[in-house]
Amino acid sequence: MFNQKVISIILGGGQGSRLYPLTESRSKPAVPIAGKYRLVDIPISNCINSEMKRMYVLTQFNSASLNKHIKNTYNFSFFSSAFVDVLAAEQTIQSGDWFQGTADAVRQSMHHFLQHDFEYALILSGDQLYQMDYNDMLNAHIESGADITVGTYPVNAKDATSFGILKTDENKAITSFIEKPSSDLLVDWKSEVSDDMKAQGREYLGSMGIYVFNKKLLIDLMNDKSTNDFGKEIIPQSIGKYKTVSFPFEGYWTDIGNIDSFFEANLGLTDEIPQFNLYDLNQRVYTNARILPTSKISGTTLNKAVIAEGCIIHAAMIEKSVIGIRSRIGRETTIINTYMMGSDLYESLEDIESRHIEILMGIGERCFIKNAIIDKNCRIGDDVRINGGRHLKDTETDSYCIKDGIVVVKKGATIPKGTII
Ligand code: ADQ
Ligand code: ADP
Repeated sequence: MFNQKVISIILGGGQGSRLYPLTESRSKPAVPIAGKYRLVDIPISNCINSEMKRMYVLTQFNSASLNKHIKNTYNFSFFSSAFVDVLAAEQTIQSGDWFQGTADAVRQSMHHFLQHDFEYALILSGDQLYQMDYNDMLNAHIESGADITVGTYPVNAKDATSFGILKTDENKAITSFIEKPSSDLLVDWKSEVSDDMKAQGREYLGSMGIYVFNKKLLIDLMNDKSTNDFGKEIIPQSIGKYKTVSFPFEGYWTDIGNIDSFFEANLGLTDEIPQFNLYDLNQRVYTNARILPTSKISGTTLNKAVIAEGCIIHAAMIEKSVIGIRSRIGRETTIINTYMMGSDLYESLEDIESRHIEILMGIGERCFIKNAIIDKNCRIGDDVRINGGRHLKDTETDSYCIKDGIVVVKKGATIPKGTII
């Protein structure tokens, strides 16, 4: 059995422009993370672990890989009413447009949600790394008699400008809210936080973009077509009008909506004790069970390396890097501070011969790769040198992008032998 009072709505992504080029040919929820998962596995796994098993993933464009992943992974029993459904922006008679924002995405999908019985809607972001038992938030919502509960997390002044920032009274009721304030406005927005958070400079209460709404209120709010966005309109306009309460979350939580934070969150998994724990059997992270062979590694010095299944590695050294499924890495290659996503298939010797494949999928011999994200199915020739870092200017070519010093090799790109970036 699972919680029949809740329906979960995962906001799978708008244009995904901040994660470009990873979202060039796939929808944001399908972006691979941590060597073998997809972004969408995080909120879905949290829902499953919280026994809230009716989930909708709202996405701006449908990709074959997202549907395939969800269909292959979340196969609930035939006799269960649990489900994960993907709703892509569809042009209906009522609306000829794509989703205009997060609230509009929910509005356009309301007719799907209303086919089910529920009392509470749990609205989640699709681009965050955290493990949370949503029952804690739901119980707090019910106990406080709130109409809306907003998950909150202390953030520092630098990050505060990219979050909704709020203030609360002694009963955690939200008294004011500002969406993404400019830094000159921040002075008035400090909150009381724990000593630990204060020591980290996290003195502003940020909205996690995670909300619980009572069903009736959500229906009323969605009937008002003048709003398009939760952070910009619905939440600020609800303060003082409805009982809007903060739920302070205390575990590890990070937003991975841009290349820089996505890169850091992935490399963070190589820490001795990572803040995001993939090894907690009570909070499992689910993904497609691909039944791959074990990884085969020879002659490689590994230091802080996270290596997924099915890899064939001959590199000289791999340090502080995440190596995704089915990666192939050639001899005398060095890889540092890199997230390599891996491949969707193996090339057999017959393939290579019959199709005259010159640069094999994966990374060739004698390469040096540092500060890079290598998307799926790339072919990096021998003697390639990629040395990412702040010394590089933001640029884009057909095969790679440089953002914040991180070199992102595009999905399926070929980097010819001897290239230097
Ligand atoms: P942002 O994350 O900047 O701020 P937004 O771009 O609206 O806000 O995205 C919220 C979530 O919805 C993301 O997962 C995004 O991918 C998804 N999304 C965006 N547009 C969508 C669309 N049209 N259809 C489907 N999904 C869509 C929000 C809040 C802030 C809060 C931060 C915390 O507005 O107040 O602080 O989240 O991360
Ligand atoms: P991504 O998941 O990286 O966004 P895709 O949309 O290509 O990429 O979907 C990946 C899935 O497609 C994999 O699970 C893989 O099984 C399959 N796939 C992709 N390309 C091929 C291919 N050339 N041969 C066989 N299977 C493929």
